[in-house]
Amino acid sequence: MSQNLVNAMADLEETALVKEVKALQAQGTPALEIIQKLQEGMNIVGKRYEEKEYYLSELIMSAEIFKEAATLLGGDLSAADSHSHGTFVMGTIYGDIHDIGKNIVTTVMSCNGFKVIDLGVDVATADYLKAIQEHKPQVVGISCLLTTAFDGMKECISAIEAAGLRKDLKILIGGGPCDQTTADYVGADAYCKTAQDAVEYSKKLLGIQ
Ligand code: B12
Repeated sequence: MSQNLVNAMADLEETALVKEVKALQAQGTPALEIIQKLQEGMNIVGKRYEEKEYYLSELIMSAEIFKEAATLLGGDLSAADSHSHGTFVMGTIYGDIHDIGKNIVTTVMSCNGFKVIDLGVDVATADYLKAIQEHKPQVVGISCLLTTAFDGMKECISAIEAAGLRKDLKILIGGGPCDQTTADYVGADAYCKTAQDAVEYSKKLLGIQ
């Protein structure tokens, strides 16, 4: 059943995808599991784009379809936890406008009791510095989907350190092309593959069960 969802996302079959999401919801499949399947489909979209089977118009369409599915899941994702565990500042690094993954991470962190400050996309280093000074987060997240923006993350993290703001917070990075090697290269504290990993890392950091 969920393979149908991966295929519907990859093939940009909007009607079939909506039907699959609703069916999985009706069966009680957790929203994060559904998102994971959608992400698998998006990875196939990305590969088809790389292989020139898809063009920019298909990438744009995939984003629209993904957002529609995420809207259907909205209620399931926001089984809100009313405690405030800590503050999470998050943005997509400058030069990069991808925001689907960032929005999932902010929603899931918020549902798990973190106060989220979402800086948006194409975020300049100065805006991260300003937000850290103002909100004093325990965790900062940087999303990056473009390998060409890795140096932007590196520069941003160095600037956070140079401004003396690094000691009381941890910096997480994530996004399709990132991995542990990227985290080491840019000087982040950790790489997280999924939104749930970000929650687990942050809770562990703050000693929350
Ligand atoms: C949809 C999409 C677009 C949409 C984005 C719409 C939007 N509102 O975001 C549009 C059409 C605008 C777009 C544009 C471009 N795109 Co694009 N895009 C994609 C695509 C297909 C899916 C991305 C996505 O949303 N995935 C689904 C989400 C849920 O996954 P995710 O972002 O990885 O997030 C999850 C985890 O990674 C994690 N996570 C993400 N961020 C963070 C951060 C933290 C702190 C943590 C803890 C976790 C975390 O949590 C999320 C949930 O689990 C990818 C292919 C791919 N495989 O990723 C290409 C892809 C990223 N794009 C690519 C390219 C080249 C471009 C363009 C340059 C194309 C062009 N010629 O203009 C432009 C760039 C514009 C810019 N300056 O940013 C390339 C990048 C290649 C590279 N090596 O850098 C990719 C990989 C496609 C490819 N294979 O060639 N794109």
